[in-house]
Formats: sequence, C-alpha cells, structure tokens
Amino acid sequence: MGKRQPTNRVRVMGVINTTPDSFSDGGQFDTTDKALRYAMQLIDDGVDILDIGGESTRPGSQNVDASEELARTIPLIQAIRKESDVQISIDTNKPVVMQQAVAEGANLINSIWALRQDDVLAVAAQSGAAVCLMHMQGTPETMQQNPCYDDVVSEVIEYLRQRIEAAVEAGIARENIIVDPGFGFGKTLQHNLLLLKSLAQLKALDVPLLVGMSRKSMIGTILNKPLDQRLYGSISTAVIAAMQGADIIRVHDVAQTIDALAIVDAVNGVQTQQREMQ
Ligand code: PT1
Repeated sequence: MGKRQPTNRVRVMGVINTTPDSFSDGGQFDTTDKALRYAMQLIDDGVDILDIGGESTRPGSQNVDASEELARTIPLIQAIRKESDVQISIDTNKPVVMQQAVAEGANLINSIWALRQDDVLAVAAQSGAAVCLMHMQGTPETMQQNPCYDDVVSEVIEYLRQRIEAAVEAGIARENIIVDPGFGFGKTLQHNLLLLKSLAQLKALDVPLLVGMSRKSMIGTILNKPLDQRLYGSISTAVIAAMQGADIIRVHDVAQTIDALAIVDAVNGVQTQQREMQ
C-alpha cells in the first residue's frame, strides 16, 4: 500500500444565489432567513467558501441596481458572520457592494469582469480582500451571441496574465489573486471543452485556479438534460478539473462534489509504490 501524502486539498465553493428567481416570495427578512438556513446547511456539508451573489450573470441576464444588490447580500453576510467563520466570497462588480461586503466580513471579491474598470480595481485593492479574476468575452447580456477566438486557451491565459498584472499594479498582493477561465462566459460548447481539456496549462499563471461549470449549459447540451438533471455531469467536470490541478471548484451540489473530490485528493496524495529492495 502506498502512503498518503498531505497535498493541497481541492476546495469547494458553494453557490448561494440571492436573486429573486432562486429565493422567491416573502419579505427581505424571510429571504435572508431562508438563505441563512441554506448557508448553514452547506457549512454542515463541509463547504470551504460560500459565494454570495445578488445579481444574476447568466447568459442574457441584465443589471440590477446597487441598492437592490446590497439589500440582497449584506444582511445575509452579517447573518452568516454571526454564526460562522467560513470563508465568504461576494460575487459582484459594484464598488459599493464590495466595500460593504468586506466590511461585514467577506474574504474574497469574485469579479466576472476581472475588475476591468479602474475605479472598481482601486476599491477592490483598498478593501484588502482576496480577488478572483475571471475571463469573459463580451457582457452577460450578449456574450453567447457569437463567441469567437483564434485560440481560446492561449487567449484566456493571456487575458488572465494581463489582469493579474493590472491587479498587482493596483496594489493587490499576488498571494491574494485567484484566476478563473469563466466557463460559459462568451464561449461555445467547443470553447468550453477545449478549456477544460487544457486546464492544466492555466497552472502556468502560478496563482490558484477556480472553475465553475456546475449545472451550466455546456453540460445540458452534452446530456440534453434540464438544470435539475445535471448532477452527474457536473461532478464529472469537477473531477476532470481537479485532476488537472484546479484549486477551487464552484458548485451547487456541495455534499456530492465533496465526496467526488475526496477520491481525487486520495489519488493525488498516494505515493507511488516503491520497488522491493533486492
Ligand atoms: C464562474 C461563475 C461565477 N459562474 C466565477 N463566478 C456564474 N468566478 C456566476 C450556462 O452556460 O464560472 N466563475 N459567477 C454563473 N454564470 C453562468 C454562466 C451560469 C453560464 C450558467 C451558464 O448555463
């Protein structure tokens, strides 16, 4: 039997969507209360990071205003922080949401825009939180209309390299930067598959790698199945990513993904069997 070596365990980020389509009806307290109970369930399941978003960024989605986004996210962050010291990520691109979320205890700013606007970048740097910089071609409203690349893998890597540099220049410590190729953000199925197959190449950026494919249409298209029947497909993408060195996997189905990734961690940690001395 090979021995298990402690390696860097793959971490699981659990999605908490506070947009009305996910947590319907009731007043603000009711919404926050439901979301808090859901967060506590994910913590119980063993989640490493909670990703809290108050604005949908799915293909075709539109902006919400800051007051609405604040009302959805800040009370929830406060409520979670009263109960737990779990890592909290805020999925936003609004400076005011970043500032208040970090002030209430969020540890990570998750920006699908990779903090592209200078004022946003400055606020993120000022907050002192870690940041996740994600690749996206176009905007959520129009990104799936005609995604186009000569070489999707090298273009995504180059974009992320530039965003890391911009973040470092703005004063964000390299140790506080995470990158994400942005599955489903201005990419055809073929682009997504090429990125997944070549994910190990993104390790050359030398910062932690986050990926999110859970329940996305890349899985729905392959399986021809609706959102609620994509669990096994989602787990498969998580395993393929983790085997190539992904550090954080963003998912909806936390407990199930943790089991799958425990197998990857065990395989990664096993020591190659030594030949008997002769
Ligand atoms: C992601 C991500 C995210 N995805 C990070 N943040 C979403 N860092 C929101 C589809 O094709 O991958 N990384 N925040 C959700 N966005 C999408 C995009 C949801 C595409 C669904 C699709 O179905």
